[in-house]
Amino acid sequence: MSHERSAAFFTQAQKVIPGGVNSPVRAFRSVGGDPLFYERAKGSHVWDVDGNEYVDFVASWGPMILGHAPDAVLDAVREQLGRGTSYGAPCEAEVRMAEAVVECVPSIEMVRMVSSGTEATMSAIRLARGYTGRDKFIKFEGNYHGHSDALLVAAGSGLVTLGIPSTPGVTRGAAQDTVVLPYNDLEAVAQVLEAECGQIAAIIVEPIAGNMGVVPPRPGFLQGLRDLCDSYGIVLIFDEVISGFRVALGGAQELFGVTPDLTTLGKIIGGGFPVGAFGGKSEIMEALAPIGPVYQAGTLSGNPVAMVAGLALIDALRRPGVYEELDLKGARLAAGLCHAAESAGVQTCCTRVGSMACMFFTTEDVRDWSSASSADTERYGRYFRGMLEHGFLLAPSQFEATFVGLAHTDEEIDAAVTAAREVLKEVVT
Ligand code: KE4
Repeated sequence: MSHERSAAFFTQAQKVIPGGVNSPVRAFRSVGGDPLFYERAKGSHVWDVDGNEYVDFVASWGPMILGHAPDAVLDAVREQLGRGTSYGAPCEAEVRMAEAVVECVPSIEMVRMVSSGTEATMSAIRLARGYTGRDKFIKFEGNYHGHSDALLVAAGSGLVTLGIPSTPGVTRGAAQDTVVLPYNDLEAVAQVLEAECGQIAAIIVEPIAGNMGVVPPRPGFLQGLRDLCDSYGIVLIFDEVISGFRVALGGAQELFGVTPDLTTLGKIIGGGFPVGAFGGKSEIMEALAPIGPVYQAGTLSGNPVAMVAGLALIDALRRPGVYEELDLKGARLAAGLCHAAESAGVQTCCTRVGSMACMFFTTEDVRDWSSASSADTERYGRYFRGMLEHGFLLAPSQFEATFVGLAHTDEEIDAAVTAAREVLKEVVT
């Protein structure tokens, strides 16, 4: 495969864009090689600027659950474009989107649209703090909630010690109210709540972790968080930016039957356009400006083009049998890749929830960041590059999810498994 034009664009890009990319994970730094520059995408396929065609399992990091550029979304966007691209004023599509989210996600009584998952989680944390009058909150190691300062925090030394900045530019002041605990460790949460008694505003969690690879919640973990939040009057926030509309119409909260107080959404509900959202109990949401004292705003929030795109996608997901089909496709790919590794003598830990999956190159049973980070990222890089050469695009990081969508055919999934069988044999050497 030639990547000459991608390489030329990358050289150009690095002169005017830091690292040549507008988001670090796209730079392929953890898998080696230079990033591909895409020319176009349709259905389950993407084409790079050198004309190479790939079956895509990155799905723009989740939104492309129907496949790229679905006709229903394109038609809706074309129709809207003729009526304007941004109003900075309320419009019908915003109301319809809010009503659709409220209908699909039972815990959400009211919702506010924003333009990214980062904005959604940042706003949800501020809202929880404003609503409770408390400053501190708990997050989990290996969970990523976007790049707002209070969320770019690493675990402090001791269990109860407060967070430390995980990147330059985040001040100790911004990090000091964040407590970072091991994912799936309910006992650690209980200990902190007992010690901090009454100073914790919120617990924010990815109900299915998708940013350290895919790590499902252990049985009882989510319900345990719910019970603890009820005991201490803490706002439970499910960050469903990935899992929302991915694993069920109502997200992980529907799948696992646990009801958060606030939910953050993104990716899929934008239909490929910049959208995030946060919503939940009216009692909490009504603390938001302009009716409440907690300020939050956004020029392009509820953008009409993004709204109609998201609505078209959500409409397509509301058909009977969609999530059963996604689950079957996810199972076919995950089981196939796992067996391919086994037959090549490569030890892996395979995880999956619905149509999001991960194959960790480790012998450990992955349940948190500590076990996930034991994965051999160099081996994953060889696997990634081998699959790329065979025409299959996986996430350019061991610590991301592989996404299957409705556009992936069984033949394409089986072909990816066949390629993996060959590639993994080489990875072993
Ligand atoms: P954005 O600000 O990137 O729209 O969303 C932040 C975010 C919030 N919550 C969860 C659970 C997320 O997964 C994300 C963003 N996801 C990453 C990929 N896992 C975005 C990819 C990137 O950073 O380029």
